[in-house]
Amino acid sequence: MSEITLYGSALSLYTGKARSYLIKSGLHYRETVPTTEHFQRQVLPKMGGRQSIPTVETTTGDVIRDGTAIIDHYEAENANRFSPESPKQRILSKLFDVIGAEGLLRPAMHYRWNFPKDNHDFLSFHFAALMPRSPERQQQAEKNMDRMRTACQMFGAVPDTFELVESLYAELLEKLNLHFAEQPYLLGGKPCIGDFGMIAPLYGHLGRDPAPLALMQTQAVRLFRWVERMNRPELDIGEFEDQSGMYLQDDCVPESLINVLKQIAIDFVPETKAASACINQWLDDQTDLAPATPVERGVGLGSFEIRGVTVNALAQPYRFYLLKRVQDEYTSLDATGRRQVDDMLAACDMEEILDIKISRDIGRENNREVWL
Ligand SMILES: N[C@@H](CCC(=O)N[C@@H](CS)C(=O)NCC(=O)O)C(=O)O
Repeated sequence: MSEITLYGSALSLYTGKARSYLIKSGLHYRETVPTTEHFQRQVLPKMGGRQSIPTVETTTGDVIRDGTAIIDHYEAENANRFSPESPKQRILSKLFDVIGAEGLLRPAMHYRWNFPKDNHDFLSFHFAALMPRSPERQQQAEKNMDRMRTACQMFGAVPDTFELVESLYAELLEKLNLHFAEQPYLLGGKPCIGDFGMIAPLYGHLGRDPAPLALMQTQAVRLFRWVERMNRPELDIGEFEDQSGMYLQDDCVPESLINVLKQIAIDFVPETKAASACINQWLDDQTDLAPATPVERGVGLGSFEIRGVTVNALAQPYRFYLLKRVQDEYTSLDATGRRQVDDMLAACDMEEILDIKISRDIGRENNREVWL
């Protein structure tokens, strides 16, 4: 095989992360839906018993399921081209990866599923395109769409929280827009791992479905430009004075990014605490969770309050699989680096994220996340 095959879909949140990485890395790939006979015969059996997109088949026929694992694989081959090296930027690059994977699911799902007048026909077509060709295609798509409407509720987007979700997202749009008016990418002139994390919710759902796309294009032009930029092979930074294509010098983290993080912290921190409490309780209740048991998507509901509104949201161990990578990165810093990171995290109300942990670690085996 001379090129990489990416199994995914334009409408898939997590595919957006792997696709953007492949594009920015200049790697030759082709994208296809996971319905081909080749996929069923050669790829699916190597996915560890879980079918999800993105999944990649490498040029040597290896199969990698999971966007983070795909990026880890190519980033190692790429001499860590998109991984900044200075302390604060290292931490933020990995932290935005967690936020992109887990921290914006509520707005992503709300703006997809709770605006049927604008979105229904668009989604209906794309969900059907993901099904194997058959007379039952549309019917199967409708079933899957129903499953996703339920997932939307599980992530905490229910009528009682709509107003909260919308106001938090409007505030975030404003902060992200201000940042991308000053910088082409999160940390300056080129993307970092955190940019790939953030493109997941901000392309497939929030930057593409009709209702949220209109919102982004009208309320946050410069954020929309970043979304475009993240899906182009060139740096695509024509409107900026600095054309160097480098991360900001001297481990600089601009004020505009601190403001983005402060905004995200409003629900990210309480939700992470609630999820850890829920998962730890679940872990305590397990009497025979043998090492190498696959980790389920969610293990209960975490409950937390924001601005007087109670949110109940699925507690997903994957959040802690990614968060541990931030915490490990912090542990590997020297004392000066840690102090600088402490100050930065305190400035954006995120200092607690270094201490929120679950009581059992998660690893990867046979293309699955497993309990160690
Ligand atoms: N942790 C995985 C999550 C992938 C994922 O959940 N993908 C969705 C589509 S965006 C999917 O395939 N869902 C189907 C399922 O989980 O059954 C990753 O980051 O790649």
